[in-house]
Amino acid sequence: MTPPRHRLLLAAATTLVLTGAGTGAAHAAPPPDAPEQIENGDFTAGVTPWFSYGTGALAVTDGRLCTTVSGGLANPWDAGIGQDGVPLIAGAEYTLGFAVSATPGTAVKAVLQLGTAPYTTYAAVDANATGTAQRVEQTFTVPDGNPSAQLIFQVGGAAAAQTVCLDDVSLRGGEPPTPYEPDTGPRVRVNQVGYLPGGPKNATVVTTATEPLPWQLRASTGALLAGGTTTARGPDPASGQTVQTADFSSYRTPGSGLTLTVDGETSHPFDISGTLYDRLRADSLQFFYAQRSGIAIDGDLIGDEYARPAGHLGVAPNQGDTSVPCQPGVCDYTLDVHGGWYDAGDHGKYVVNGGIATYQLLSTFERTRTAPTAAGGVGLADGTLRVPERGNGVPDILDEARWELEFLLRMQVPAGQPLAGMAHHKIHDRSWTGLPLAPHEDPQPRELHPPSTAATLNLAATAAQCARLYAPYDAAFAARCATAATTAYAAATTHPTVYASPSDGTGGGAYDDGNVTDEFYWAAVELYLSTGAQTYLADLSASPHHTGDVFAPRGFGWQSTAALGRLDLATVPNGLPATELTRVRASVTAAADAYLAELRRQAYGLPMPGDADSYFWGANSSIINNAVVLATAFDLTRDATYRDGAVQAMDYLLGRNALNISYVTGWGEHAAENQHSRIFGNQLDPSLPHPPAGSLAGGANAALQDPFAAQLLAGCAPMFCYVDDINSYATNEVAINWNSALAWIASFLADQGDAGAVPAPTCSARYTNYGAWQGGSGFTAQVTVQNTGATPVNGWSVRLAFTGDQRVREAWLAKVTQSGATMTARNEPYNARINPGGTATFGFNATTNGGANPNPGLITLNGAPCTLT
Ligand code: 9MR
Ligand code: 9MR
Repeated sequence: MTPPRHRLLLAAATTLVLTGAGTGAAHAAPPPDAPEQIENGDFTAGVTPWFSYGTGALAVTDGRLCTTVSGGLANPWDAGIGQDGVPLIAGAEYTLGFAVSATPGTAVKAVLQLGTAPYTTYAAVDANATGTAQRVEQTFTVPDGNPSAQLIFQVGGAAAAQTVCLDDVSLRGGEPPTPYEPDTGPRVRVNQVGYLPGGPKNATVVTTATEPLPWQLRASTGALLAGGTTTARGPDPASGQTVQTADFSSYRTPGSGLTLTVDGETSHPFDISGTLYDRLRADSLQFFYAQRSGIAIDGDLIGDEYARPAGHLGVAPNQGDTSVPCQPGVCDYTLDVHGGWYDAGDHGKYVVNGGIATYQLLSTFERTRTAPTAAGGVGLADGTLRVPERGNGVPDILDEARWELEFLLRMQVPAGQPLAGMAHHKIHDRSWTGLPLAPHEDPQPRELHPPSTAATLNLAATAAQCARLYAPYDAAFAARCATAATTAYAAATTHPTVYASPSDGTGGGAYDDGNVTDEFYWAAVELYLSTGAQTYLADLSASPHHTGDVFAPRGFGWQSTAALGRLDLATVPNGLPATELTRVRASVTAAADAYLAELRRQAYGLPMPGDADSYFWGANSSIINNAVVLATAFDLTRDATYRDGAVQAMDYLLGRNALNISYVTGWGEHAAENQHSRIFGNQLDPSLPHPPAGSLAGGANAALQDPFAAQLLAGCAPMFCYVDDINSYATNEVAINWNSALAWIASFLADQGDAGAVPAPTCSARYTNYGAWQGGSGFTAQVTVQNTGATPVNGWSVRLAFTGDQRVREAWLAKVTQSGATMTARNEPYNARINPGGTATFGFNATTNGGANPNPGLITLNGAPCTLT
C-alpha cells in the first residue's frame, strides 16, 4: 500500500516522486493515528528545539524554518538542520514527511542517524528542493533502535549559495513515548556523603502517611544508634511529593556506613565525620585543570584516562586559538587568545562566565585571610592540587586561577584599535560541533565576538582581584593585572552600554546581559579594595547596588554580579567608614536570615523557593551561591546557625532531593556521571572517561530547554526536571561557574572540621598603623594582643594577613616570618607568657609600592581569632 494520497495533496502544493533510497526499506504507512516523534515540526513554537551547523542563523519566516547555506561546501553533510532526541524502535515502521524549498535549488537529504560518530544511518530520504516548497513523504522500517536518534537535513554541497526552508516536518510511527520513571531508590533521602559530627542532620521521607513516623539510625552492623519521630510536612510543591522530615542532629558520634530507616525504607549509607569534605575541596578545584585549554593534560597528575593533547594551540585540525580573527565585520586584527578554561561541555571560552568563575576561585583563596576557620590557608597551600605548577611556592588555587586570568587579559582589545581597553565578549567555534569531541580534534574556525561592556567589567573586576592577590608572589604579573583593570574600567565607563547580542548563540552560548549596572558596581568594589582610591569609592557609593537588595531569593550568578561586590566589601579589609561597613555586613546577615527562613520552609531543606521559576538552567550553582552567603554570614558573625544553613544546602546537592541523586560526580552512593561534555563523553564512547570526581551538574531545570529533556521530562515537577544523560545540556552540563561555586563551599565546609560549638574569643587584638614613611615606600605598625581568657598563654604565635604587596622588612619584640601575604609573629623568650588580662606587643616595618593598606580583618593568637579593638 502506498501512503494515502489525500494526505500528500493536503500537505503541499507539489508532491515529489518517492525515491526508495536510504537504509530503511520502503513500506506501507503506519496508521494515521501513529504517534508523532518530531517536536515542533510546524515551527509554531519558533526555532526550538531545532539546531543547525554550517549554516546562517535559523529563523522562522512566514511559518517556515529558514536559513542560508554558502555555496561550494565539499559535502552534503558540511551543513545541516536538525533535531536531537528522536526515539526510534528497531523494526518499527515510520513515515517521514516534510516540505522543503531551496533558492536557487539543491539536493537535500533527510537522514535519521546516530547523532555522533560513527553517524550510523537508520533511514535516509532524498529530495530535490527548488524555489517552490514541495512535500516529500516516505515510509520505511528502521533496522536499529535508538532512544535518542538525530534527524538531520543535509543541506551542503551545492555550488551556489542557497536559502533553504523547511515546514511541516513529521515522523509518525513507533510507540507513543513511554512515560519516564526515574529510579529514585529508597524513599528516605539523606546526604549520601554524610554529616558533620556537630552539624545539622536532616533527612526527607517520601510517604503518604499523614501522622509522624518513628525513625531509627543504625550503624553499619545494624545496631540501633538512635531513634526519634519524624515531622509531617504535607505536600511539597517543588517535588510534587508528600513528605516528612527527620532530624537526628543530636547524634554526634563519628562513624561510617550509617543508615536511617523510616516507614519500612532504609536510606543509602552515609558517614558522620569531621573530614567529609576535605577531598571535595581538592576534587572540585581539580575540575579546572581538566578543563584547561592550550596545555596538554598530564595523566600522571590526574589519571591516564584524563590525559589529552593540548587543545587550540594552532595545531591542525584546530584553527585556533593563537591567531583568532573576529566575526566578519567586527574587527580587522587577530588576537592570540590561547589558554584559559573551556567553559563547560563546549569548547567556547567566555569572558563573562570566566569572570565569575575566576572571582570565586580567588575569593575561595582570599577568604583564608579573614575567616577564622580557614586556618591561614593550609588547605589551599602550594602542593594541595595536582596541577603542573605545584611546588612553585604559590598556592595551587592561584596557579589554577591564573590560567584563566592570563586568557582574560588576552581578550582585551589592544591599544590603538577601536574600543581599545574593552574585552571581547567571547571566542568560540563558528558552528556547533557534535559530542564527543576532544578539544585538539575540533576542526571549526574560531572567532572573536564583539567587545561588550559586561565582558570588560568582568575583566576589570577579576584583574583588580589579581592585582592584590598575586602581589606577594609575582609583582610583575600583579602590575600587569592592575593596568588591565584600570584600563578596562575606564573603557567600560566610556562605552557603558555595549551589550552582547542575545541572538549570537551559534557555535557557542550567548551569555547576553542587558543590564550591566551590577557589573559596574562589582568592578568598582574590586578596584577600590585593591587600590584604596577615592574615585572607585565614589563610584561604588553612587551605585544603586550599594544600598540595593543584591541577594535575590534565587541567588546570584554570571548575569547578576552585584552580590560579588557586596560580599567582598563585607569581608576584604577596606577603608569604608565604620557605619558603612556595619551596614554592608548587616546586609549579608539579613540575606542569610532570609535564606534560612526559606530553608526551613522547604521540606528538602534547600535555601531556595520551591517554585518552577527557581529551578532554572544551572540552578544547582545558585543554591550553592545562597549557601556561600550563609557561610559568609557565619565567617562574619561566628553564629553557628548560619554555618548549619550552609551545611544543609549541601545535603540537597549530595542526595537529599526528590531524585535521590548526588549531583557531584564520584560523591555519594548514587551520583551523576553522564554530564554533557565533549571531553568526558563516556556515555557515548566507553573509551572516554566520565567527568572527574567533583564535577557538579547544572541540576533540575523546569524550563527543559534541550530536546532530550523536553521530550523525556515533559510535565515534571520542578525538582524532578533533571536527567543524568549526556544529551541533556539544559539539566546536566558541567560548567566552570558551577564548579567554582562548589569549590568555594567545599573549601568552607572542609574548614569546619567537626562543626562543633563555636568557642568564645579568649583574646583581643589591636593593630596600629603609624602611617606611611616619607616617599610612600613603606609603613610602621604595632600589634598588641591581650589574653582575655582565664588561663595563661605560654608561648605565642600571632597571625595576620595583609591585603596586597606589603612585606615585613624588620620586626621588634617578636620573630616575624611571612608567607605570601600572611605574617606570623612568634614570641621572644622573654615575652612568651601572657597572663589572663595581660598583653604582648610587637612592632614592624613593612614595605609596599602603594595600593590599599587597611588594617587586617583577622588576627589570631595561637590559631584562635581575637576580637579586634
Ligand atoms: O553543546 C552545547 C552546550 O554546551 C550548550 O550549553 C548548549 C546551549 O548553548 O548548546 C550546545 O548544544 C548543542 C548540541 O550540542 C548539538 N545540538 C545543538 C545544540 C545547540 O543548540
Ligand atoms: O549557564 C548558562 C545559563 O544561565 C543560560 O540560561 C544558558 C542559555 O543561555 O546558557 C548557560 O550557559 C551555557 C553557555 O551558554 C554555553 N556553554 C555551556 C553553558 C552551560 O550550559
